[in-house]
Amino acid sequence: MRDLPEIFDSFSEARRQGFLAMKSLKEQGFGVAGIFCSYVPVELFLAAGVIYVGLCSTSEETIPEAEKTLPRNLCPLIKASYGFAVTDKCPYMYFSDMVVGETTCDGKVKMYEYLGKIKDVHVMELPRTQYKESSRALWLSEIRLLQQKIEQKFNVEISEVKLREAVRKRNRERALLKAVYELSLASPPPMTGLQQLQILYGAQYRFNHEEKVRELEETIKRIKEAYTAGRGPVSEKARRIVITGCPMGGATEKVVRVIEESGGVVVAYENCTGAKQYDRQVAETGDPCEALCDYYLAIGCSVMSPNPNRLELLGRLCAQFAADGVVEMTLQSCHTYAVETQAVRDFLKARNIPFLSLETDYSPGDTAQLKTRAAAFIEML
Ligand code: BJ8
Repeated sequence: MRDLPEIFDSFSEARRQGFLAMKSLKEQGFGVAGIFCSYVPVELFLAAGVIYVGLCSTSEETIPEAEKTLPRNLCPLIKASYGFAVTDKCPYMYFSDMVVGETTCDGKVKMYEYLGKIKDVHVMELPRTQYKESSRALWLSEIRLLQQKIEQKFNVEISEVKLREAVRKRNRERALLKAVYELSLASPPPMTGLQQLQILYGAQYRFNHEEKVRELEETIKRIKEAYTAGRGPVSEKARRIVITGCPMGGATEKVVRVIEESGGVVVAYENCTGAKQYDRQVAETGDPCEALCDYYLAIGCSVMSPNPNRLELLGRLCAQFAADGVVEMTLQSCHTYAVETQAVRDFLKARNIPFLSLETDYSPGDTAQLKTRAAAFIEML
């Protein structure tokens, strides 16, 4: 049986370990689809027996190459995504038979045009608002179009029965990942925010559903056992922080590190690396495509206008996790999140919850500055 540090290490190494697993799956004849965004209904791939994977876009390594084509003042996530594609440095991109994009932010939409010259890119047209009947009709038709595309591309049929089963499986994964982060409801939490992030981020690079479920169940059990035995890594004095903003992982772990080196502990992630993806479940009754439509369209991303669901989730997490403060991380040149910062500030001010907004990119150059700001914020909590 593995010990807890081994389990954390294995999640932290999951993305690299996953390369070999992916190569072997390709050799066995599995189709692979690369995705970028939480709005993509991955249940369609699960139902088709196609492996899906989040594409590498969390390091600065290939940004200089991307900047030969894309403007420098573009979000690092978009530049890194494109850079990994043109340099062939991301094995997941390399192995992807198709890539699914989505019309979230303008920079991504235009980048997909260039990406389409290298890969088979299918772009889903996401509405910018969630509550109009026309938005729902558009998104439902986009989900059905993606289903057709997958069926043609991989020569499979996605029956209603298979889709229902996929919904059930993915719901199981969501529930387990939610159970992982809800361990940090305890005070002090039984894991650091960095450890929690490593599990949430690493789990997406486990491609076998049954193994993933088993590993998550074991992880939850082992964390609980260590905590009950008094082996917790977090001081009782640590200030409890909820993170919001752009997706995290890879280079942006630096934000979590500076918070936790300054006397804070991240207890929950409202962003796409955490609760935004795992808080809710897809309905398991009724037409599965309609259930997917309602679930995905309700994701509270800043590309939606208005975007009340982000604030609803953030407010709920702050209350549940007894947050001492909220730290927002926005990526440079991400206009939708940057504009929404004021709305988040006002929302939290009305609830007397201290708030710090940090803007960053994928380079380590601003770490000292981030540390100074995080330390000053935690000091005043
Ligand atoms: S659902 S957060 S994964 S869009 S950071 S590329 S928005 S300029 S990543 Fe996201 Fe889907 Fe929303 Fe989640 Fe554009 Fe902003 Fe860059 Fe972004």
